[in-house]
Amino acid sequence: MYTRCAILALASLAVVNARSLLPSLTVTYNLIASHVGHDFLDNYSWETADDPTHGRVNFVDQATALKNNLTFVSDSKLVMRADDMNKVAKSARGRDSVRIHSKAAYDDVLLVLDIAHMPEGCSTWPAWWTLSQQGPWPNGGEIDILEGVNLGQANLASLHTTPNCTMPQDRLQKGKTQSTSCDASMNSNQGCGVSFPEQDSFGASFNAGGGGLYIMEKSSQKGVSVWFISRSNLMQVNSDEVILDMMDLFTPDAYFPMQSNESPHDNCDYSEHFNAHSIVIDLTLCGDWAGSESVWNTSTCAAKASTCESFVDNNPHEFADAYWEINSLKIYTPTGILP
Ligand SMILES: *[C@@H]1O[C@H](CO)[C@@H](O)[C@H](O)[C@H]1NC(C)=O
Ligand SMILES: *[C@@H]1O[C@H](CO)[C@@H](O)[C@H](O)[C@H]1NC(C)=O
Ligand SMILES: *[C@@H]1O[C@H](CO)[C@@H](O)[C@H](O)[C@H]1NC(C)=O
Ligand SMILES: CC(=O)N[C@H]1CO[C@H](CO)[C@@H](O)[C@@H]1O
Repeated sequence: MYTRCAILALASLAVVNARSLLPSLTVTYNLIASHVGHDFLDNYSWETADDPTHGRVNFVDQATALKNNLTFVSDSKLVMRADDMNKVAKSARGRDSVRIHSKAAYDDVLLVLDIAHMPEGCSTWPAWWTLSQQGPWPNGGEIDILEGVNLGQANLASLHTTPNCTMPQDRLQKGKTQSTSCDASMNSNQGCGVSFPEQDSFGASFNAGGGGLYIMEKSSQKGVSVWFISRSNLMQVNSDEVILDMMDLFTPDAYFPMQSNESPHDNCDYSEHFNAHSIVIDLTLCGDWAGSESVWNTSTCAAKASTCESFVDNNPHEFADAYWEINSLKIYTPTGILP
């Protein structure tokens, strides 16, 4: 079973987490929930508020999403999409799409999202992230695990926090530090982003490879780590069994070290900046990132429409691949720390 293998891999991951700058520290984990297909309907809320990032979207409630097949669940998957049938009236709030958040919130946790397909294409801004349930934002922090815009091919993981949380430029991670201040009030809320080296970690190239796993560890002892493992790096043993390529887990793509009793870092105190987080999966369109003039105009998408918003309004057929197809979300919580 996949679960057993995942735990094997997680055991190795935990050992490896005793990595540079940290005292020997091995966290062991236990699977507490596995969300597949129908499970999402009970355990998540379909949000309908205006997109806080000003996207050209109309987030619909669960009943509407199910009725219009913008959300589809089976015994083996969850599909969530933007409407790809209708033009959008100028007066409308935007193109119908979906944003869900978990009803439960998690302190220390390790999340494994198995994704078969993610939204791709011009104007899209899909994201898998976590957010303080208590807030108000950015109190309690935001962790962007998987995020990007338009025709991007590489993921950007980032944190957004209250002041006094910074990351070292150089640290043990595969990705490239884009900015070091996680403070949401700095650099126009850019956050402390890390771009991933894998050119199949986002969008069309991610989908062409059959997707893969994203793993996020949120640890009050070590900080936050994110890994991407492409489908081709998962060894298919038989239809039910997938063994993670453990070598891939040795170094995270993005590592955000934090201060704790166990760690010497003084760059960012975990307990001051983070608390229990809900899990969010969404697809917005345009907005502060994908639709900003500087981003849209410099993308090849600009050849299709003068603004991101007019592209969204007039080209429903362009949204055929703007969908999430999620196999499972596995949630692990720590059972202990080994010496
Ligand atoms: C709804 O979406 C699912 C997943 O993409 C698809 O398999 C199914 O055929 C769709 N149903 C209808 C009625 O379009
Ligand atoms: C940030 O740290 C400085 C120096 O330790 C402190 O004076 C200030 O109050 C801190 N700000 C916040 C918002 O915690
Ligand atoms: C972006 O392109 C539009 C349409 O071509 C143009 O009106 C606008 O001035 C451009 N904005 C920037 C910042 O280049
Ligand atoms: C983790 C979690 O919230 N699990 C709940 C999901 O929904 C089912 C009911 O369908 C509950 O039994 C679980 O406890």
